[in-house]
Amino acid sequence: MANSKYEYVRAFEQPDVLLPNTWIVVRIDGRGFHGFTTKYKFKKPNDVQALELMNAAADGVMRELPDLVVAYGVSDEFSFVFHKDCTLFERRASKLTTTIVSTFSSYYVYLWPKYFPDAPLTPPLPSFDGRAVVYPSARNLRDYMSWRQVDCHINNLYNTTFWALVQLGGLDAKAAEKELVGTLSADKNEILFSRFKINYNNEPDMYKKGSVVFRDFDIPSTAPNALTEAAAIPPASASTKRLSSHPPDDAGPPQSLSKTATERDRKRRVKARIVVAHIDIIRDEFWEARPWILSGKA
Ligand code: DGT
Ligand code: MG
Ligand code: MG
Ligand code: MG
Ligand code: MG
Repeated sequence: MANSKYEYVRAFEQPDVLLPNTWIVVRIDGRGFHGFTTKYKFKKPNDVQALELMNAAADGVMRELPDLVVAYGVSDEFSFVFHKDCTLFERRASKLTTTIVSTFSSYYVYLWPKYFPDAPLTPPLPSFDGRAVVYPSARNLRDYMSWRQVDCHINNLYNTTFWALVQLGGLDAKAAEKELVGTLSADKNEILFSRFKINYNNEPDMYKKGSVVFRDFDIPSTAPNALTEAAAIPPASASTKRLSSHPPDDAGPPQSLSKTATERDRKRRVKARIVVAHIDIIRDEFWEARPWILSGKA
């Protein structure tokens, strides 16, 4: 770029590079969705079409950003996770966040007619805010995900009971709210069952557990060749990845090997099936059954 006397304005830009070697979570949240969901008469407490539209938009984001390893959605929010080795946009927070927010918003609006064919969008159009937070360990990241899923459960149990009292019990909002003050989970389960014959356990998993979006693979991750095998050993692969994204100034496998391995991982990610599931992500099972999510090996 040619220098001009205006060039100095560049110095006003503030760096916002996120700490290296940390898990990046970008959480987006619908702006003013209290009003938006009222305007489009979303079913209370859960609107299947609306939730599936959120999941479809997240699927679009995962497809367009192969660096994402997993996402979790509930209500009007979605959390997208970049692997700790990710170097997309040099890990600049504003670039990562705005790209996710705009890609998600675009898909949400693009896919709207498929999920709400009888309710064309009119301004003010749906929009989302976003923030990036880094977590230093896989444990912290998993605790973050658990936090969101526990939130989903607590809110859904409350909302399910609240709306049962209103819609089936004929209470007004104030009375229903009063009824629920100080109640524990067991009390809400009891209200649902004894008064409305609703067994909370039989409520749809999407409502109770939210939506996890991740890549799944039909092909085994270790092809029988020396290059892949070398890259498949976890510690080696970690250093391989780092080497590929930084100047090759530390000891490690030759750059050509790391490039090949990284490129292969990327191609596998791009080709992978994206799955939306409504399952527990608090216990180890989900993560142990899909080691590639946190290992970054695919
Ligand atoms: P914000 O995020 O500060 O701009 O404001 P809101 O209004 O988006 O507040 P938030 O994000 O805390 O709450 C989400 C709102 O969206 C809340 O009013 C409930 C509503 N919502 C989310 N999913 C559904 C749904 O499936 N059905 C209905 N009826 N409402 C929903
Ligand atoms: Mg909010
Ligand atoms: Mg919101
Ligand atoms: Mg929200
Ligand atoms: Mg540009």
